[in-house]
Amino acid sequence: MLKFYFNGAPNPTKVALFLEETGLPCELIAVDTRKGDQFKPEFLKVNPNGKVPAIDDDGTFVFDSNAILLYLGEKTGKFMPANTPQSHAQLYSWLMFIATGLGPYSGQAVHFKHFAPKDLEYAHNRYQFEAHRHYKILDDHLARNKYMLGDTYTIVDMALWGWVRMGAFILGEEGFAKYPNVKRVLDEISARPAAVRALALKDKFTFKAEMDDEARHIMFGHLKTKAA
Ligand SMILES: N[C@@H](CCC(=O)N[C@@H](CS)C(=O)NCC(=O)O)C(=O)O
Repeated sequence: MLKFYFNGAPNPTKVALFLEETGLPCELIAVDTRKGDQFKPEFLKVNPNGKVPAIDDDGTFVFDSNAILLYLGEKTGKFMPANTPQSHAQLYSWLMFIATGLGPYSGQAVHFKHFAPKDLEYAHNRYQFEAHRHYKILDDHLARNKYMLGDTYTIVDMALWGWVRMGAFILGEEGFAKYPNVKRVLDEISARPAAVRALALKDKFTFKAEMDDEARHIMFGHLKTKAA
């Protein structure tokens, strides 16, 4: 059976949504990144990058959330656009935009807004600016399109949902309010029963809630290097 290595963070949540939408049977394996589970040798065999999500599909290992969405989409034929190079051009473009732009810039924006020392104004401003720039591109796109690839809900919307669910945390309530079209798609997907179930998966386990010094030293490797 497919093993799903996950926690409640944005990237695993995209895959949780796909699994809930399709009802693919899977075994849930909790990876508590605030306690260092991501560095256990058995997990690093599945994802050498030491991050969630990852899957083990009967011996086929896949890591990186958007790669997993593509793999499962191709395997099941579900939530994919038409199988033509033309449709796939948009699929690949937006998935990469989310994987290399929205996700990483949002992650760094969160880091400098919530977790880094407060005096790093330059870094904070840079990542807020880039996160906003990505949200504006998405908002303009969704002003013209019902979903990311047009009229049909696909894996790209799932990838989007994983991150924009955190929009108010990343940009602040006022910042996020500037993107009503992103909010429309977020609200629509969040109301789907599969999305409600996807968000509830983490509640089957007890994950460490506090981002204390121990968690920071585990997750932010440069702190460890400095201390060594
Ligand atoms: N590009 C990867 C990024 C994965 C990633 O950064 N995951 C975060 C959770 S959203 C994580 O595992 N963080 C723990 C850590 O950095 O130690 C993907 O899309 O799956």
